[in-house]
Amino acid sequence: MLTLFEHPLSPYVQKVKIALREKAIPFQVTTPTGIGAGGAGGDFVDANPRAEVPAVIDGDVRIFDSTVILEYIEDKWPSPSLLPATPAERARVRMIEDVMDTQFEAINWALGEIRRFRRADGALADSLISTAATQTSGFLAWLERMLGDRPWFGGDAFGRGDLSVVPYLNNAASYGNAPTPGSALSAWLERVNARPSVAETAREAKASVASLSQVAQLIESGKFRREYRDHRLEWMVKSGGIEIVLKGLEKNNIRFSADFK
Ligand SMILES: N[C@@H](CCC(=O)N[C@@H](CS)C(=O)NCC(=O)O)C(=O)O
Repeated sequence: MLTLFEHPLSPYVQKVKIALREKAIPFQVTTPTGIGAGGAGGDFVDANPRAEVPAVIDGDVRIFDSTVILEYIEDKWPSPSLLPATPAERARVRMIEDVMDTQFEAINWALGEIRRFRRADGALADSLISTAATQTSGFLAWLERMLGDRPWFGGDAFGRGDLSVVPYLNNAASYGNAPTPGSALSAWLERVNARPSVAETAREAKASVASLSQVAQLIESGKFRREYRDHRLEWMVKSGGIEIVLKGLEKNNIRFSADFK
């Protein structure tokens, strides 16, 4: 059976779980020790030298990166297809996936650093939270245009575009940055969350939030070192949070992407 290395809260993991569930592919999950903290190892790092979830083992095949995993799943189990029919529509949902995985994710992630892990307080926290809300509304307006009057991001059928957006919009909503009530995007979010594959995945994500209650203290004590990689680091710098990065370097409770060994 396919093994998925995961943390239920990871939006990248959620994309993969929704696809597996839509295609009724059996899988087992395991949460690697050290994920989120730094210091992961073993089979997980053999499967993904970046030490990030998701990673999958399927027989003797090992794959990392949610987008690459989704392509593998689509190639190996083409039915039901999660991609739209035409090259242009496929390109459109792939663009949406890329924007969500990079720029949009960084905003939610930064809000986690600030609100959940208390990297900032007072005026700095207020300013970063307000910048995040403005940036999110720009992306939501873009998503609304990409959706247009389609029921799903790929057209008439649920698919890759939808599963690539929903984990991020649910997370944004949990930070108070939901789509405007009454908008087409808000109606889509309600529709997509009603799908059993999405509802089960979102339920697992919500249930895992409780396990994060001690993380702020672990970060403060330097036992937990968060990964400030690519777009996440850029967000902190461009949005006014450089002092969070500098403090993290000083306290040694941030790290960057892993070097391969
Ligand atoms: N580009 C990767 C990103 C995966 C990623 O960043 N995963 C995070 C969780 S959301 C992770 O495992 N980080 C490692 C850590 O924080 O220790 C993908 O699409 O799968």
